[in-house]
Amino acid sequence: MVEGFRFLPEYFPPPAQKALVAEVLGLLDENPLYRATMPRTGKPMSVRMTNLGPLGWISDISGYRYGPAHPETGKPWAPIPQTLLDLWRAVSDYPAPPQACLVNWYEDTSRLGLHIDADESAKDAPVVSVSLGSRALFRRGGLERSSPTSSMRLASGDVVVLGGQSRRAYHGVDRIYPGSSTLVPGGGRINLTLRRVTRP
Ligand code: MD6
Ligand code: FE
Repeated sequence: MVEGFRFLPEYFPPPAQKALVAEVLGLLDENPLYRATMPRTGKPMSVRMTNLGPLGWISDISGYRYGPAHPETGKPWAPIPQTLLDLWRAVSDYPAPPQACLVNWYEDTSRLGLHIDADESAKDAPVVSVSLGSRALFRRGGLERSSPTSSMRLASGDVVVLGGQSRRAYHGVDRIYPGSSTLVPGGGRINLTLRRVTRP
């Protein structure tokens, strides 16, 4: 498998998971989830999203980019919670803080197609992901879309670090296991990904 992939199962114990979900939920009033669309086709994504931090990842008909404001409210994104800044310091070995925390909200039927995270200039920084709520079937691939893949389950509190070579590897979410957690209201899954966008 690709070098640089780290899996930290239940990095966050249940009380910390609860606190993190509460903190993220508390930021959604000012920073609402919205349904982004795919470039070119304009088809809606099955995952709803928002961002935290000075920059946020945005997808719309014209393409993918990072921007300082919510596309629907026009307001700056809310700050990244301290717990997540601490996580980044603990696991990333990167000399600068993350600038974006993408919040992906999965319903029971949501999926995320095989992709690489390639819209950041700081290619030397890892992407750090936190899973909360229902379990997901995560697919890991290689450096080409056609590379062999393997699947693993991500449960609430798990952290994944895509560093080194794995930073450029394909990955996606094939399915959510409905009812596998009650942590997230409505039974869904929240995935938080921390990214450094620009070179420090
Ligand atoms: C998810 N994760 O777990 C989707 N990207 O819902 C990602 O797309 C991801 O887990 C970059 C680094 C780690 C990830
Ligand atoms: Fe990704």
